[in-house]
Amino acid sequence: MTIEFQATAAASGANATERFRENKKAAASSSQERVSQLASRLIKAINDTVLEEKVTYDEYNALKAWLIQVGEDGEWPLFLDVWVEHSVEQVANEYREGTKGSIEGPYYVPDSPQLDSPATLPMRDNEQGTPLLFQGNITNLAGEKLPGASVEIWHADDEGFYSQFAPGLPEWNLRATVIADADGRYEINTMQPAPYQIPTDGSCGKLIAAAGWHAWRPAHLHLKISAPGYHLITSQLYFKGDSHVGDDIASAVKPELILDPTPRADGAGREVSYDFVLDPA
Ligand code: MBD
Ligand code: FE
Repeated sequence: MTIEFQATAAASGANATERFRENKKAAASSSQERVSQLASRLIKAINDTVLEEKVTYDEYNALKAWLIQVGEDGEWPLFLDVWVEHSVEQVANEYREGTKGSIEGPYYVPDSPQLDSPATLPMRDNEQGTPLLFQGNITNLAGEKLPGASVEIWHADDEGFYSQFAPGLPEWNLRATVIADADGRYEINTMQPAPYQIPTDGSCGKLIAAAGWHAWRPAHLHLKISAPGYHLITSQLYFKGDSHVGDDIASAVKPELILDPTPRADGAGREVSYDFVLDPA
């Protein structure tokens, strides 16, 4: 399993570069002052590290070689989303009073198939794993239900692979935009995702190995919750008892975002309720 798994995982890292180019509009242009301020601080942070740590030419050249390789591997989206996005998300959502946000990560694809709640995510006939019934209400800060709300959901399969990034999966496997009912209630049948190991054989993996870190993210559901007149929130949900919930490599777990599913009465897997609360636009 290891060779095949790693080959597939590495392709996922690189595919995220193509996807980013397709999906993300060029950044709104920043003022010269802002560019100068941010670039100066970033460069100073690097120079301070060099001076304080007395970085050698060997180390400087190792860094240069590694930075070149990250680009050649197509792993900049992976690197940035794993080690940088969490603080950007923290700043972006600081003011929110509703459901906590979390990072989008490199594997979001817009315009997934729309399904009405109650929905079953697109999956293979023999999709592996534990069935999960994921349901709840979408309300505003006053607790009022939000008809017209929707839950965009995407997650890895039981082996930790994402459709459209790892080869061999049907296009929209385990991805959909679920439209809540008239009471702002959603009900989604899916398969519990597996913990996710970021690609270990590309440059990000080389860094992890060289530093003696681990490559794991806890199992997670990715979500974008929205309703007309409210701020869309991008978030993730995790599972209590997951061994990496306390040491996510992407630093994206928050205590409010941990689910605790229970066995279903009918014996068909597990179920969990989670209510989303949206901030006004
Ligand atoms: C993921 O699935 C993910 O969510 C992040 C943030 C990084 C790599 C893989
Ligand atoms: Fe993910």
